[in-house]
Amino acid sequence: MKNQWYKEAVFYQIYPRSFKDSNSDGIGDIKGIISKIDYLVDLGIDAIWFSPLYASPNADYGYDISDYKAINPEYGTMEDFDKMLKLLHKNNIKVIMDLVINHTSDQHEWFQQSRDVNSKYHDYYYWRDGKGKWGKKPPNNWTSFFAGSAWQYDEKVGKWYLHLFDKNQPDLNYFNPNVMKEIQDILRFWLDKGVDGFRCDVITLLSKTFGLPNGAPSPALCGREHYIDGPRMEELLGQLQEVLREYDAFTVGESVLINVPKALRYTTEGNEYLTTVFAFDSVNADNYFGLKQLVRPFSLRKLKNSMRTWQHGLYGKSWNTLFWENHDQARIVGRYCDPVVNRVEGAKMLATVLMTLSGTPFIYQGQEFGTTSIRMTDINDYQDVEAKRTYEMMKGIFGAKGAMKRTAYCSRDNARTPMQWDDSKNAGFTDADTTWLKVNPNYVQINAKQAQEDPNSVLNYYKKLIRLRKNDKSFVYGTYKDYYRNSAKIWAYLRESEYGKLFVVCNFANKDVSFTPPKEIANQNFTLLTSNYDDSCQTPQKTKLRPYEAIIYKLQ
Ligand code: TEU
Ligand code: CA
Repeated sequence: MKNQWYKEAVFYQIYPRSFKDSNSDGIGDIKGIISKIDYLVDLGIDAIWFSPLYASPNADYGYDISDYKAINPEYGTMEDFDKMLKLLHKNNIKVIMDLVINHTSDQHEWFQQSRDVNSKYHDYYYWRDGKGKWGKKPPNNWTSFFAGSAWQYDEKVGKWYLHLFDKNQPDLNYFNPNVMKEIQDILRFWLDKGVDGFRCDVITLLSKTFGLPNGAPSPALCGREHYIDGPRMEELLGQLQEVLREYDAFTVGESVLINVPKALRYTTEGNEYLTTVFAFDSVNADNYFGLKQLVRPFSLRKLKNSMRTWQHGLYGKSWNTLFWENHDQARIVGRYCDPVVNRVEGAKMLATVLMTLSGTPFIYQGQEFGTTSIRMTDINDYQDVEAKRTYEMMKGIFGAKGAMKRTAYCSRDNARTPMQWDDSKNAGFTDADTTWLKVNPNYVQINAKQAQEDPNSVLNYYKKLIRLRKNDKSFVYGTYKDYYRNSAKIWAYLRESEYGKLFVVCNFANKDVSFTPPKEIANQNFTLLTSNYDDSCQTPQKTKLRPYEAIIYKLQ
């Protein structure tokens, strides 16, 4: 296995709209981010993934791009961006941009032009005639990620267009080679500025089955066998690589419903179409079938089983990414551990796992001080198109109350509430009276300033782990072996490499659990490296682990 910068790096995701507002309009912006660079440097991260900063009418808050080469005026100017990039690089922080190329906004010039059937842009999108006598039925049975048909009828054109997400996000037609040429040009534009790579949004949806045939009937993502991991993925990713390779750019592909064999298809070292991928198993231990609305009680066994598959499956061949949160997920505290009772211990336990598994950790803004979900109970308070659409859809299945409960638990807005900087008005996010999305009222207790001042905070624990990981390659390179696989409460594993051995043990229960270390561990001279309690056992021994107790032992 090759040593690489990205394997040793810790990434941080910024959702610009909610990070920091500099001009009192209640919306985060680039100048706001610049004002917080010291905070990021102090945290110790090596790279940032920016959720979209481009011009967008905000049907999906930036994931609907109307101009790939412009900065959203709400966030600032291109000059602001250049300045921010320079400052981050000066601080040795790499920058990766969000590359959203499965679809554009319907306000994008290409789409507007494409509504003229004689335009060269017409074929940039999937325009099709409808089915049925009057063409009033969609061209096939595919459904959108945001519920309902994946097709929208356009009166002016007299045809339907495909949108795997919102109707304002028409899918680009990669059967037309000119589309890829445009995208290559966009890649160059950003790489020439000096960005270090891309997080590639739903990248495995790019290749659709020729002819767009009907999918097998399915209650969710109908047609997915025709639009996920399609036959031309290598060809299309290869064309992106023609450009990326020239700049040695890093990529992480967001890959819906991925598994180990598919990940190896894209990321095997020496034959990379993508550097790494995001797999979603780490955030599916509290739902069924990877559908977050199908809520189930958190299962540590489910989590351990899927993580083991990835830890073993990619080892020595490719590279994992690790995450508990992003802008599409509810906060992990409240899902995998209690948001109130022992919140700090629980958040630190999850930090421990994130920093000690094999793979590159991604921290989502606010996660580093144990931010929790907001739980809004009025659908009108939600801003997210997905929340609104799935709420309507779920009302028919679970009733209004059930739909609200599920939305409150898993909505993406849970992660998008403004960053809680301090205990002043609107959490120090903005001077404005109102914010684009509600602030979580618990900001008075949970905020960055409190966490900076409290030596026992989640934030200071993250900082410590990041520093440890940076100075000790046994956190990075090393095999994974877990013990007590059937335990529903204990997650214990060994990481072993030429740099030494780490033994990690976590109690995922919010109560005392007795623990006996495996013989092979107890027989070696492991000593305590760090823990989320200040009086944990100095060596692995028979003990009662306290609620969410997490310990890292080291053997040189
Ligand atoms: O997400 C893709 C994706 O699979 C999500 O829509 C997912 O289905 C959902 O969020 C789970 O709740 C990416 C972006 O991360 C997301 O923000 C965008 O809305 C989407 O693509 C479309 O660009
Ligand atoms: Ca602003």
